[in-house]
Amino acid sequence: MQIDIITIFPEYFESPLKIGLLGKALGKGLLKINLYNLRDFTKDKHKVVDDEPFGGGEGMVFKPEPLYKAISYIKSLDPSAWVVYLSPQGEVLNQKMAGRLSQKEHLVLICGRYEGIDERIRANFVDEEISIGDYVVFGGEVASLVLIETVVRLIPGVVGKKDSVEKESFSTGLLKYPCYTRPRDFMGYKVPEVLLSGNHAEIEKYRRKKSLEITLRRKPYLLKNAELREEDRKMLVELLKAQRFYIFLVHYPVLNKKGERIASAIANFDLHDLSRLARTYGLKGVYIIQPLEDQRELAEELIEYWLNKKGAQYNPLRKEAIKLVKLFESLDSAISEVKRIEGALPILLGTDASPKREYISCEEARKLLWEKPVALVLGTAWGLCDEVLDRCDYFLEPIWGRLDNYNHLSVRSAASILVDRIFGIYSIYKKG
Ligand code: 21W
Repeated sequence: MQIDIITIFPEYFESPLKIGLLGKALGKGLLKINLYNLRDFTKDKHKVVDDEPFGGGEGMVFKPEPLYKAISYIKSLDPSAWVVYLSPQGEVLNQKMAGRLSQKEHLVLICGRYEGIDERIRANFVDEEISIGDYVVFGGEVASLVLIETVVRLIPGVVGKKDSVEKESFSTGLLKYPCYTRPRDFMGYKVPEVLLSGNHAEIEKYRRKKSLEITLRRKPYLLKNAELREEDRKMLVELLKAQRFYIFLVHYPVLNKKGERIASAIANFDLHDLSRLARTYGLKGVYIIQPLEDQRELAEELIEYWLNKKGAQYNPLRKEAIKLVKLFESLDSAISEVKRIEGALPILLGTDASPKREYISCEEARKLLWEKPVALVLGTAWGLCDEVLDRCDYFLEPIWGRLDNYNHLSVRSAASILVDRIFGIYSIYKKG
């Protein structure tokens, strides 16, 4: 592979290109890197590469002519060269892109500085624009080095054992298991027994489990593209059972239109839709909080129909969902039931769209799930009363509308959206 770097700081690359496996790859001729100083493509005495932005404003911009000359020169030697511009506006680099770029014979990397390059160069003479992440650095040089390291190590022969590139993080789509070396006991911190056992099958199993666990907890989104075997899926299901999530639907105390405290009526379709949602996403219960006895009885009768009467034979799938519904006369009795089942009090995750609360994101909510049972507290009517809200430990980021502030979802819709935002990422079951 050949990589040409266009930069105003060629000396930036001196030591990185000498060191380690990158240095060796260059030494072995597996790779050739040319440094082009952009100033060498200027015509003026002072070798000026930048100019002020049209329209005014901060900073300077790379002039088009030197860049055009540099790119044209390289292209005249090899028309197939693939031109990459490293910039914060680019697509964020990942292992998949690295794999694709490693197939190219010839890459040209343009390192920007200042506020960037003239748009006409970017739009017309660049094949691909790449960023190394959503944070700001001084210029494209460090980004080029990141890209070079990730691409070059995929070239056959650059990394010693073929295995160590294939088995490691990201190539199967999973994060790596933790490693240990001597001593067996470091300040009382011990190496897991299984790694000392010499039982290679057991060790493999342990490491695979740890890989799955750490990926599931830290970067669940990687699982979507990971190569998973049937045992892996089983293992993931076991690990996911550590997440114990309940939906609490509060009918009292809630607010009416005038902001008064009321009890609301149970709606048949809430029981059906929330329970089917819960069953689909592997939630542990839908707890309806309703102090009005006649309302509870009405709901009990409905549940009874689907669990034990005609409904049970007619639609056993519905039975499986409705089973998750339980009725409680108060928030406290619902909390106690979770405590009884799980052996720990649930974290109460409130939902409220008033500006006085501080919200956590669904991503943050996901972290809580590994620690303790969590109950999503949903209100009916015009929403939850302060006396319930004040008992919540956290508040989930509300669902906002898109184009204006109209925001009137049914509690069933809201529950579905929130549950998918939290758990959708763990959907490792695909049909077929
Ligand atoms: C950083 C250039 C910020 C321009 C709006 C208008 C290459 C990079 C870079 C740099 C700005 C990459 C502003 C991740 C990076 C790079 C230098 C914009 C402020 N805002 N990947 N003006 N992050 N960065 N300046 O910074 O060249 S790849």
